[in-house]
Amino acid sequence: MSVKIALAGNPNSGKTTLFNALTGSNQFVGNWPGVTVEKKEGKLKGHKEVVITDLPGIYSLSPYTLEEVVARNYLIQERPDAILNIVDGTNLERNLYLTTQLLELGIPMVIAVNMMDVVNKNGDSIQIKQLAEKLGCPILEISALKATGIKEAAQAALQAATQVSACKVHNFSTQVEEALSAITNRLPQEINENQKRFYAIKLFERDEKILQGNMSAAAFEDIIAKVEKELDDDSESIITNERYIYIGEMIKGCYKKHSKGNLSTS
Ligand code: BGO
Repeated sequence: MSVKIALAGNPNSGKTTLFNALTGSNQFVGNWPGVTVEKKEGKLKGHKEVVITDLPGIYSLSPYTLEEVVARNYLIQERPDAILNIVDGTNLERNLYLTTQLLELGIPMVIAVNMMDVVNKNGDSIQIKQLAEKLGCPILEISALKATGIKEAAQAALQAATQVSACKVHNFSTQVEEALSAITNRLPQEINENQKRFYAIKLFERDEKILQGNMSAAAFEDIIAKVEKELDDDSESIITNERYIYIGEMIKGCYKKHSKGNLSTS
């Protein structure tokens, strides 16, 4: 039986370096179906049964770039057994924007915080245990370039792949959560239980590329319009803003920046 692990992360997070270190020369390169975006897969060194799929580098799971659509279609349709999310530790706040969206897919996930050699060299520190607790997901520190911590990260992803339950997800404001529940109640039964939250959030954002079968965007319009009126903003901005506030709060106290000789919290 083969195990599928998807490697996901922002551009420049070190994804290619990690993919090469994990798979060595055991790689197959092609294109994603119907598009000219490169698709790379490889067997995890020492594990013939484990296939790692290198997803395109993306900042979000929104539908605005080909890379985002390719990555999310793979995650929704192929449903890998686990996601290994590589995060640039020198750019934690920005990278966690994608992380929070990946967690909503209901797929077991492990986070590898990369560039730890640079973080340490700068005298900065990340409270990994605390961050893992807040995100509800295992986190490991790695340096893809120096090949430190990468075996442990792959092992953690393999372990996550054998679990049925996904990581926890964060809650939006009460008004948004109520809307998400109402949208979820109107979703067709065919949608996998674990994926319902992701679909509900995307439909709330009026992301029409997520519509499946005979689903119609109009079916959710009353729910969305009510929240937009209450919060005086458009639904996509509501989600984006609440996500950034959540991330900002979360990393407060988890990231210590050593700047110009002074220890300060950012
Ligand atoms: C160049 N530590 C450090 N210090 N650097 C890392 C690490 C790490 O843990 N991991 C990756 N890098 P990609 P995406 C480069 O190419 O894997 C570096 O887009 C350079 N190139 O070596 O390509 C990695 O696949 C000239 O850096 O990322 C690469 O996600 C000068 O981060 C860059 C300096 O890694 C991006 C760096 C000609």
